Amino acid sequence: NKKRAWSWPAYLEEERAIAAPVKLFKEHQSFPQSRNSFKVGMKLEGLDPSHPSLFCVLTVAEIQGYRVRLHFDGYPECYDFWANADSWDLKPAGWCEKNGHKLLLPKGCKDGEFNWSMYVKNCRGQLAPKHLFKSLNTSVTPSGFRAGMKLEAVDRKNPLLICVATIAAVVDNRLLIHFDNWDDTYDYWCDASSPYIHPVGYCEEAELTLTTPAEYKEPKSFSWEKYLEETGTQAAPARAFKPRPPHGFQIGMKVEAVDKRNPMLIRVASIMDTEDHRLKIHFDGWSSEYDYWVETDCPDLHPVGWSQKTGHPLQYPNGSSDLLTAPGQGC
Ligand code: MLY
Repeated sequence: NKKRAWSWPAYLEEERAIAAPVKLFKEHQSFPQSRNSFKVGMKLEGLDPSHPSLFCVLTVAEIQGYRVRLHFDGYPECYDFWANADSWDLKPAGWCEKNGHKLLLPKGCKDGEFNWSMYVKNCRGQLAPKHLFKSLNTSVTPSGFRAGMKLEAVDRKNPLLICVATIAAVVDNRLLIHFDNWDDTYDYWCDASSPYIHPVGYCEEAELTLTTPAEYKEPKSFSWEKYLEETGTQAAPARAFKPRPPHGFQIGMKVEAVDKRNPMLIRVASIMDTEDHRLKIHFDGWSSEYDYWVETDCPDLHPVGWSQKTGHPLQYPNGSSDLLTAPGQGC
């Protein structure tokens, strides 16, 4: 009675389950068109996932298939994070300066004294070549959004709040959302199809409470008309918002998903529940206490076969092999 190697087709048959159709995934979740050409030691600029408006100096610390582990120069390894090689959040050296964004310098470097070419020379590093950054080569259609325009946006850290917000920057087809009179720790990048942004007047029409700017003098009598006039700003045009069609994921469909508790691992997973813009992920063979919700467009969600195609190890369901790592183990 020889044990057969684990495979998706056999597993799906055994479980009488179907793989989530590839067409339900966004391009950045689906099978990549190119190889991951990053190499360990290459330096670049990128967004800090736990402070998503802040670009930082990063070094590639590890490669695994189409994914890279990134290290913040001068900071402890515990802040390292994993990203896909085509992530929009990764930019070549010099990108921030060229686009007028602040760059968090390596710990110990003084503002005004940092210079990329001196820096890589001194640490005998190398810059990640520009052509590795896929996000730079994508064409961009004009969106109607401009920096400075106002809108109503969900505070992703306090998701029950819809707040008065400003587009702080527009880069490619991405918008940086900032909350009026708050510091930038609540800022985030999104695109025109984000379910978390709405045109001015949305709350009033939907009879929801709009959270007014911090320290706003008479929050009860807030009026957009008055506020736009006071601040000399414009509302983002309603036609620029592009609502997403329903996602199409269904309960029971199988996917491959990064385990956020040990993000170097990709596991066999099932969709346990769905909401308009979120999916509840279950890791097959593991207790449901490890289940959690992810955004439907989360870059850590992939179609069945993604790991194999991109040369990434896949963690099989618990009980199907002797080589297992429990969710949560190793972090
Ligand atoms: N309890 C939090 C709420 C902050 C909300 C900020 N948003 C609106 C940008 C606090 O007071 O820090």
